[in-house]
Amino acid sequence: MRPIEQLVQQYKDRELALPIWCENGTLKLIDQTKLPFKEEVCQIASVHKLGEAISSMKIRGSGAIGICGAYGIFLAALQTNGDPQKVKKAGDFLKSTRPTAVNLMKTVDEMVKETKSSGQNLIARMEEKAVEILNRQLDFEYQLGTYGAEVINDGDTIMTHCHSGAFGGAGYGGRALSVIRTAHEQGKKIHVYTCETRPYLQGARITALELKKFGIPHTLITDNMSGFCMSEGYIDKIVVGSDRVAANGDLANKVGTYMHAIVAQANNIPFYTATSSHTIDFNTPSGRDIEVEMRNASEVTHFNGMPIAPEGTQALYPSFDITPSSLISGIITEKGIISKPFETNLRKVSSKVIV
Ligand code: RI2
Repeated sequence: MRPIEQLVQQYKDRELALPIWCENGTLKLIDQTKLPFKEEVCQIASVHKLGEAISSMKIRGSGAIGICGAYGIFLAALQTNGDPQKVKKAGDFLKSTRPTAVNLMKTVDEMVKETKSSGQNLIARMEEKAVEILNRQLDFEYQLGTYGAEVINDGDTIMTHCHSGAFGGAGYGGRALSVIRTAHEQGKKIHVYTCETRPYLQGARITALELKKFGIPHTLITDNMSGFCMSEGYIDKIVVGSDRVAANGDLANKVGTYMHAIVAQANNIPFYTATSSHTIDFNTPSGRDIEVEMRNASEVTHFNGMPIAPEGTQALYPSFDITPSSLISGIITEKGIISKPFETNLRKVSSKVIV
């Protein structure tokens, strides 16, 4: 059995969620649009199909689409018999599927760069590299979870937004849920308020599913209830994931994050983002330089194909927003918790940063 296929058993043995895997040269993934009611497996036989799965959010979460970048380039190498030009073309296509989460761009570039030095055994090297990237990201989740759990006290109520968890990452807890899961596993009595996160409902459908699996008490709220919950003192701190952290610490994350951060500051509630080195983008000076993906308005006017607004209603769907670093209490990474001044301290960590 190939190394990339052996991972499936390792994940099963460790009861981890594999967002994407490889069997007999075909990629497979759980269709996240069907969660929590069905764990439907999609067969991905081409890079084009993988791109479609990413852009239609069958697989989503900055960590998980980063792994798609690695597995997609392995699939391209398999299907082109390791033709470096065709592999690079496949990489450019994958990078075009979603513009905001930097992990996708970084893992594609890391894999394509490998083609230049792999020579004859390109396919074997691509497979090795894809497994290496997945295992590295899984290690990050355990490490950042341990650092992040340091800010979680016994008895805390933590609010999350969107889904930054196992299905959206490398299988332990993504970023935010790696912090929360680690604190829970340390025996801390915690409760999570999870925002449903319209319109895709990552929070209601996937975060609630994973918190239930982890045995972590939680309460589902709609996004517009966060102000009430914070002003009433229900929330002790907020931990969110990350799609891109700019060089000055500005954060691109699911739309609504900025709103929660403003209310958190107004109520003196600590606001953290859990990220990892491969999501920090030193080539992006500030949040103003991050492209925010604009998704199809029909995802706002419909849910599961059912209209929720009058026919012809205009809608807007910025998939992310930018939270200024001034609103962030700390940036949790696999190298530790980075505090202000972020510009300086992110650079200091960058010397230890892998990518
Ligand atoms: P990790 C999601 O975006 C959200 O912004 C969420 O915070 C992040 O990606 C989760 O990824 P989408 O892909 O931070 O659901 O856990 O649009 O890597």
